[in-house]
Amino acid sequence: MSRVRGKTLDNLVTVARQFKSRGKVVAVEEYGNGNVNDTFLVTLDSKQEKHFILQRINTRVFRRPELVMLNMRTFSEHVRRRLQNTPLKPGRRWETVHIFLTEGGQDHWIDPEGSFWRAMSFIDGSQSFEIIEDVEHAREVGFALGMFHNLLSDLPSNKLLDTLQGFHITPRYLHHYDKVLRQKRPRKSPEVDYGLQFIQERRAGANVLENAKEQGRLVIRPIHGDPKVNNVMIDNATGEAISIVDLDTVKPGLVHYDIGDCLRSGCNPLGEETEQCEMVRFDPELCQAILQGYLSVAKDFLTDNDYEHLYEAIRLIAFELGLRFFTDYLEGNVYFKAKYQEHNLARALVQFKLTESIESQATAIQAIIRGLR
Ligand code: GN1
Ligand code: MG
Repeated sequence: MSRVRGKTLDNLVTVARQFKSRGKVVAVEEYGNGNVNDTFLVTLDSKQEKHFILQRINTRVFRRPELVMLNMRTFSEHVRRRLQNTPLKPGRRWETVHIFLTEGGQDHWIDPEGSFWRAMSFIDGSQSFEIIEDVEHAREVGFALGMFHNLLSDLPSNKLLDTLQGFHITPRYLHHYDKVLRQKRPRKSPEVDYGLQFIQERRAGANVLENAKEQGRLVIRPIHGDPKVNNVMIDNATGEAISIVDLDTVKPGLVHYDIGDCLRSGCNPLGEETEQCEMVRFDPELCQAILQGYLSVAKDFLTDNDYEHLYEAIRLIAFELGLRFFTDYLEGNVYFKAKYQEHNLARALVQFKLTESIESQATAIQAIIRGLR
């Protein structure tokens, strides 16, 4: 029998059966490409509910998973109320996942080995993509993030708990990188040398968003934290975005982290797992489409200061993710799941090449942002 990180499929069926659903669990399979948690698609024998999602939370990353569940609840209740009071544009549909409870009424189940499991609905009739398919898809990905920010724009950010301290605080990642470098001597290679130098040359700019936050030019709001392309669900029938999933990192932050993350993910047509890092480039046409989609629902709450930091956010979050992957490689792959020893190094190089491409097109990207204001 095949095994998934210490679990046989039989075990997984047993885990899935801890959660109350409308049918009998008939199959469990691995699902998606998450870098942190383990995700499974559960198939039921019920016509009304064919599937649900089962996840094992990585508690090395999310030290207090019960807080993640509390945030999900706060988020869902807020959005449900908002959608009741402010209907969407005619023809648009928006779905939010709901949490499944165990027989005992809990929103998670801890197995005998101490793993933290939770389950939630699967949005039938929709799918997500690893990379952007075309300009329309790009617009929908941007729309999804704008919709998300819009729905949360009246939720005071202090209602959400900080489930992952330091997340997207670039100077903190730099600090951690320095610490790791002091402890572990990296194995020399042209790729490692490139990474070391790349980071060195960009240290000075790492504070740009945090400084703006401290000076009150950017304000804390509820954010998604991980709005990459494959977290946006697209309706199979209409091609429209109908949800943005993966709510683990919903917490207080800067919308710039989200916008930067969405663009570094969406405007890299080769995808973040490509092996051809020399070919990686940032596509300004997709950038324009994503921002257009975003602003079609988010324009009202962006200030002049917000616009003025957008370009820096795009550059910074690509750099930051490269730095996070690179550090994890140096540290021995302790955070991101890796399929082979150098996996996180390869991922880092992709983000560094993307950052270079963003930097070399700074004027064009800034012009796109100006044109959309
Ligand atoms: C991680 O696990 P996943 O794929 O949802 C990471 C994000 C990164 C992303 C890069 C909690 O997300 O910040 O942008 O990998 N999530 C966390 O693919 O660190
Ligand atoms: Mg995620």
